[in-house]
Amino acid sequence: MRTRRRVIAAIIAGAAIVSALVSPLPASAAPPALGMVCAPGGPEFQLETATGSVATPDGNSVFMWGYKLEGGQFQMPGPVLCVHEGETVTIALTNNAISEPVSIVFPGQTGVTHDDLTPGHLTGEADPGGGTVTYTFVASRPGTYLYESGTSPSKQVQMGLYGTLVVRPALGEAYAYNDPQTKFSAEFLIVINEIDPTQHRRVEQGNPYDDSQFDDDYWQLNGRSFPDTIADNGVPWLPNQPYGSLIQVEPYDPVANPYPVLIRYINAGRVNHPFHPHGNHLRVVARDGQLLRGSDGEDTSFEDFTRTIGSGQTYDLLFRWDDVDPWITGGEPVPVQIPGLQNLVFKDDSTFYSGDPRLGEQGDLPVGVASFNECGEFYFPWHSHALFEFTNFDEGFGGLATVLRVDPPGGCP
Ligand SMILES: [Cu+2]
Repeated sequence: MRTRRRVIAAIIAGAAIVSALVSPLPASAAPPALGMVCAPGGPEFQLETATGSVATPDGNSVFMWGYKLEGGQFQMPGPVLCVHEGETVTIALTNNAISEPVSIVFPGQTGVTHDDLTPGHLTGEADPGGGTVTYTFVASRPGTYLYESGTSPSKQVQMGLYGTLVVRPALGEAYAYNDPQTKFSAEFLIVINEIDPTQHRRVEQGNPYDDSQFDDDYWQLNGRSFPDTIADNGVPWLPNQPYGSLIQVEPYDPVANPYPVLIRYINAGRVNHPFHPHGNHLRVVARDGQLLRGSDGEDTSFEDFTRTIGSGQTYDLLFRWDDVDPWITGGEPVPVQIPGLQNLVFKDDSTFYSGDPRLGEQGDLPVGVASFNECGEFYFPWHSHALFEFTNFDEGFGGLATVLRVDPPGGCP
């Protein structure tokens, strides 16, 4: 095990680094508001361990362990490492923050080597007090992958030592795999985990934890619980949770918008999670970084509604919105039948009608009336079908949920 303190380098570079790396992107580039955000620097990454906390929507905070970019700010989950097929990837890990050895394993990658000479371990480890280890592999297979601690994973992965590795195919950055059918117009990442706050508190206090007593109370998408999941990437009130999960699409159009969006699902947790959008199905094109193909090479992708993402699994899915009931622009008269009483549902002070969505009229809102509907866009839930996970510590709605936003053709003006 090599131990290398980087005090001198840190002192020299400290002032510059602090301002440059407080976000996962270079200071010169604001993160895109929505969608997956790749960390800078690939295919060579310098990661460090870190401790910190994540905010939950019910006003709590949970102590976490994590991987962060060297000199950067603590973040959950770890940085999204994007590389290209065929590149030699090196990932150096320095352990300044965690008082036990830590490591990284790369499920789905082959030929991973490391420079830790300690025998008998599954993978190379970085010792506490500034120990380092460097992993090297050739990114030979495009796809969506998890990276996570290979050391005491039921503790360390649960504490937050995980992140996403994306290998882009040789065909190009607009494709999920080396197949023209996997071309996409935008990509979204959904990394799922669950938290037992008791475990995190006991680890923070240095106390033992009985793993058989695991009892999850918080569930996260990209390190946030709903409704924080639908806030933009990099919002200032979630400084340690930079990644949002809102999925935004426009209707399919053979000319103006011919390609679906790519959804990358990853389950970094220990529990399987069933997850689904409302409003339309998804097409499952890959599992665990493997394009779905039969023995003769035939396309075995399939349409799917609820996808149960097993612990440690990844899926790549294409999502397309078909505008079967087109937007009406310019206030044309809408031939709407007034619904009969038998088609209405009454609950509390509200009336629900499952018929034509164009009911109502456009106009200026009265003074004092607010609306989150900016341009006639649609919103659908996208959530865990295990409804107890659709909560924050037993209070609904929360947890494993985000929102699908369908904008009118051409976007929201
Ligand atoms: Cu549902």
